Amino acid sequence: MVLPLNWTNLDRQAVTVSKALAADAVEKAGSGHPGSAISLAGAAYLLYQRLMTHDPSDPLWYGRDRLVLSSGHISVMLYIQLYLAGYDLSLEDIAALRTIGSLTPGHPEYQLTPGVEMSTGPLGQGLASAVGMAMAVRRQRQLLDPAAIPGESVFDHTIWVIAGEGDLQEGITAEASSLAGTQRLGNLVVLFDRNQITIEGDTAVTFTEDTMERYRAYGWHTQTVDWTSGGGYQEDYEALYLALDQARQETERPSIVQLRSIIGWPSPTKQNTGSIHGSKLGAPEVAGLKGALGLDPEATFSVPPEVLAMTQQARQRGAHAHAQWQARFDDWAAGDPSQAALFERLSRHQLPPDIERALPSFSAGGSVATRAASGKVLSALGGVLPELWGGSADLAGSNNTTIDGASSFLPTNPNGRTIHFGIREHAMAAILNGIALEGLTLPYGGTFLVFSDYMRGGVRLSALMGLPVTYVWTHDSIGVGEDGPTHQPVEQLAALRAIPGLDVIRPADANETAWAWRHLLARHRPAALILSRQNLPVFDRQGQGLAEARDVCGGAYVLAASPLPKTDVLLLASGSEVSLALDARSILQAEGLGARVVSAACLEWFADQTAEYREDVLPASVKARVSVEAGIAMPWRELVGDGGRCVSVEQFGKSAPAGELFAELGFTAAAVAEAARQSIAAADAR
Ligand SMILES: Cc1ncc(C[n+]2csc(CCOP(=O)(O)OP(=O)(O)O)c2C)c(N)n1
Repeated sequence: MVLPLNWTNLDRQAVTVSKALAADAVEKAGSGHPGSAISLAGAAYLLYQRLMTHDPSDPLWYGRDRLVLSSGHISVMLYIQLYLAGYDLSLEDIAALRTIGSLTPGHPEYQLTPGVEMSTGPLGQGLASAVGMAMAVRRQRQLLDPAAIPGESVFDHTIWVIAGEGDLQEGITAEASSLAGTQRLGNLVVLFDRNQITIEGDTAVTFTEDTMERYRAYGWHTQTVDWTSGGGYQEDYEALYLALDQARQETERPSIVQLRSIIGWPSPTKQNTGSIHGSKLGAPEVAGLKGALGLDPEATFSVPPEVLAMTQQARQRGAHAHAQWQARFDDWAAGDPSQAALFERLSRHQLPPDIERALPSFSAGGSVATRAASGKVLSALGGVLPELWGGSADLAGSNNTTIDGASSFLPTNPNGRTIHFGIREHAMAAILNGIALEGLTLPYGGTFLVFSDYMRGGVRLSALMGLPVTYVWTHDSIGVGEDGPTHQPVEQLAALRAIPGLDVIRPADANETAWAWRHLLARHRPAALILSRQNLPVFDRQGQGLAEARDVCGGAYVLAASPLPKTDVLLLASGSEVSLALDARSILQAEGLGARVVSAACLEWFADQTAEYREDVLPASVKARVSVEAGIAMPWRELVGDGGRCVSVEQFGKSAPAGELFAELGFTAAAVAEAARQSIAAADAR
């Protein structure tokens, strides 16, 4: 049933005030994006005042709808609506737009501003993550409340998106929207602002396809509202409201409403131009805008009290909706205490106690690729962690990302745990972010490490937001072999380690892989698990006097102490190269040189250890140091220091059997031992 809009004079005023505030805030900041913030003010107002279920006094209420502002550049529009609706944001905050320490930064930042659901700004990411949110809503409700009629569970809510042409031009949204169509995500509604202007002006030079036709082909429900039709321009809220409401009620398909608008309307000379997109208007134009809006051109940041009193009624409506939801939630919890306990655990981001007991252990002396070990660990953990789910970008068999026995996540099987992302790496990263943002489950996604480059935009946002997303990147070096240089990562490890807040973990053997999974899940942060294609020895830790695999949780640990009473050199290695370092240690021992082997699986975990721990592992007094990793040396230079040597790959690889290639590029125990001798000599000479 469509509720009547009942648009009043006060509503009209509130929209006018929203437009003026956007212009004032950007003017005061001296920079920003006023154009669409002005022209979409009424659309955003409709969402916050008429369409969305939300509670401004509890921005994290689980039952709320989510709104993702994919056009993050118009953040000021979002802040204004949050302020008007009564979130914990003041007019002073709006006036502090884009200033240091403010709650109103240039682009929306997750966990900074109440009501902001995600950090957006890199165009396309928001819409693509919203697809992940919509997927997560479906699985979460099926996990927790499977008996409910679709749409009627306390776990159901709508994911709203505001997107512009920039978002829809980006390839990532094509990837994600295609998958959303296949998944028939009926809980997703996109408001697409088609103002035909981007920074370089008229989109006639860039964007001429029939975008709604494209979305229909994806399987979406599409509508168009054209405010430019019928002669003069008219912001017809009735029409937009009806379309958005209909979109919300479409539960079989994702929905998109294309809004033909005029950017910056009614700014007198700058509307409908690229110049209003991303620069302040200038005082005369702001005055002209206010005049056109029927406001006092001299008054700035002016909000009539009666307007604010009316818009802040969103608080009472929100409290009411929240209370009603709570009663339904309490009924549900009373009816299913074990599911209620699960919800409680998931919302607190707690793992069940003793998940270590579920970890498989791999027999010493065997030979197992860490990707295969990871698959076994994932299956074992999947048995005790219903929140763990994910998949691959069409490489599940190679990435070992399928939990044993887990069925596919599909519209017909909403509690499936295996996600088929298709060959859509960039969207996969964004979708994983969206799933994690929904807050209850732990998503992972896999592909070859070399294709992490295709995912980087999303990975960076996982790190920026600190989301518990696990990237499973296999085929981690020239060890890929015959597929050749296009498939052999060389610089990717360094590139990933360069992202602040991303834990990059490259376990050396199967048992380290098990503990790496355990530790990364406990940390509840973004993690990249870097795994070998080729078999690696499972260390005989007891037999060879090596440290325990659980020590990998320290990031870097002394796997093998020097076999001599002295330590002449430290051999730092990761992943498949650790066994090479162990072999080099034996060579050096025969020459009377004492080498310590450090398995340095995760430099970020290691950096988080105490100074004492780090000194224990890498004593400052030992200057002779060698790093061994089949990738560029850049991440190791600081750790090995001036006297150090790096056994690394500084060129693209080659198509050849892996064993031959390792030897050709200098990855032999003899070469590591030689690097150690050189480093000892260099350190002595200093
Ligand atoms: C990935 C990415 N590329 C480029 C930009 C820079 N940028 C910000 S807004 C914009 C134009 C967006 O046009 P549109 O979505 O139509 O927004 P409008 O002009 O309607 O505000 C560009 C290129 C960005 N934020 N993200």
